[in-house]
Amino acid sequence: MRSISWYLVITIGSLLFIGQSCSKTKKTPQQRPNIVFIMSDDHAYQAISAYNDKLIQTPNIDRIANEGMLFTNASVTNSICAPSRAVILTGKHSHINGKIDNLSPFDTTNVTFPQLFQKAGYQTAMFGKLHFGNNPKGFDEFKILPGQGDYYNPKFITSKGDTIVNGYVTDIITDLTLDWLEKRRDTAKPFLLMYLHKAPHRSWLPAQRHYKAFTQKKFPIPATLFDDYNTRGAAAKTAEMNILKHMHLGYDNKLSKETIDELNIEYSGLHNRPINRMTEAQRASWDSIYDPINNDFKAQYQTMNDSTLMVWKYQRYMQDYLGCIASVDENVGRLLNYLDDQKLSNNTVVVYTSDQGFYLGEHGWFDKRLMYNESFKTPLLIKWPNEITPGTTETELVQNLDFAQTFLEMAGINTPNDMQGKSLVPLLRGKKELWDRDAVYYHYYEYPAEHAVKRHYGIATKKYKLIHFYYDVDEWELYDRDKDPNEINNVYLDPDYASIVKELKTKLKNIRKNYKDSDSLNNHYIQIYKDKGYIK
Ligand code: SGN
Ligand code: CA
Repeated sequence: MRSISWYLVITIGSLLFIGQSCSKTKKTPQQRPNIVFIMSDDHAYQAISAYNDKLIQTPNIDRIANEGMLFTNASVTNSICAPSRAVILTGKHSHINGKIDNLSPFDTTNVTFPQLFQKAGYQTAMFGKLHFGNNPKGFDEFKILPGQGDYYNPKFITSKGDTIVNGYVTDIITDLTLDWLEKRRDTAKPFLLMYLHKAPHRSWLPAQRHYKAFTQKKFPIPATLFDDYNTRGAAAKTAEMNILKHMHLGYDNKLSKETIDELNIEYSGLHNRPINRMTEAQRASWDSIYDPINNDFKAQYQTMNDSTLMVWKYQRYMQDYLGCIASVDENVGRLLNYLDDQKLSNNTVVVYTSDQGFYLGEHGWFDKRLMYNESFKTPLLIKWPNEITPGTTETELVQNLDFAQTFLEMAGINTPNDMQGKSLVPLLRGKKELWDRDAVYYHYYEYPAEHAVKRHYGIATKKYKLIHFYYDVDEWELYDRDKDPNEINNVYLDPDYASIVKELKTKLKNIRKNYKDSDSLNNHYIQIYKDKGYIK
């Protein structure tokens, strides 16, 4: 009896041992973390309550910072959509990966980090906005919006052809993402998931469930809404992104063509574009809330002056822009809850960022492109359980250029040595002593083009920002970031800053050299615009 039971104990024990060691060997690849990269389009850090709770509450996005790290000095290298995405995927500056603007297609001979993940045995998927003019490489599955995509009943491009999905884009992108997680991924492998929102991109259309609450809200007026750009050069003065002058009452502020005709004001011709995809029922719900706004505007229009009109337009802008963000936040919550419910959170890195920042009335502007803070900086929140101390704030200068190398290091995949960023892993692990970056580089190209923002490059340290607008002017600007956080005093010519200018010019020259940027490359990219007839 005794010997039989010992025999059983030993046999079961060794079976368990073998079972355990098998599952251990099997588990090794599983222990590589999953990576969920969440990126919205044009989501300003001013509109995330973890950064600033004056405009909107974003409890779900904030959870990522509460459980991980909030970066207060994250920036992009070129503040515009497709170039930012190209920098993220390649880990190389625009002048190297070639995607300098939204106009040319992405050069798919570039090596992107998802391709390396796929080769290393990761499951890879992308859902939402890419904006490359061609399909992404390195993904087992993708469903992407064509170009900018639509808010209502959007079309998607897949490897098997196009499809239209009825509903609201932010909800749909999340549905597609959750569906892949639930039904189509290989659960034996780690995954890299790129979950990319179109919202809150212009022209801002919130989900039906947010119309009412948001159109009734009033938001605080930014300190620089009436900026006169005094001290700034030609670029700030000639940029066409002023809310009063360049935001359309129809297209952007959603007044109807009838109202605009009745009041005899300019009609951009764009009015119907954003809402003409709605079904009858969607349109009826829209009209029930947006029609009264027309009546309200008509009642006050004759008494409005430039400043009251500016404030009205700003409020309308914020109502719709922030209404779009409310859905993004809810949907980020759906995804985080799914990861929790499926017990995936513990081994999943979650990143929340935007393709760039955005002006929410600062300097009187909407849009982005310039190297001033609101568009140069971008939100960045990362959670990585067991690695990041929850609730940490990081002030070091990091960029979208760094993502590829960060994710490759997290996954234990070799990094190609021509990538130009730096892995953020030491910062995420709290090892600041291993971080030695004291400046970041920026270069914007898309000019002449929509919004008329002149080409410029520059360098930012924690204390200063030096910018050179080199085409079709030759102007420099310097900002003292501590003393002048709103960047309204260009001190480039101030004698007190002469030595700073000298020092930063040397630094800029060196950083350009290190990143292999040059005046001859500038000329090359100008020549492309000439060849295409964009520059006459
Ligand atoms: C569109 C918008 C612009 C915006 C660009 C780039 N105009 O052209 O306001 O700057 O996209 O945005 S719209 O009339 O189409 O709304 S980006 O985020 O894709 O770079
Ligand atoms: Ca964008």
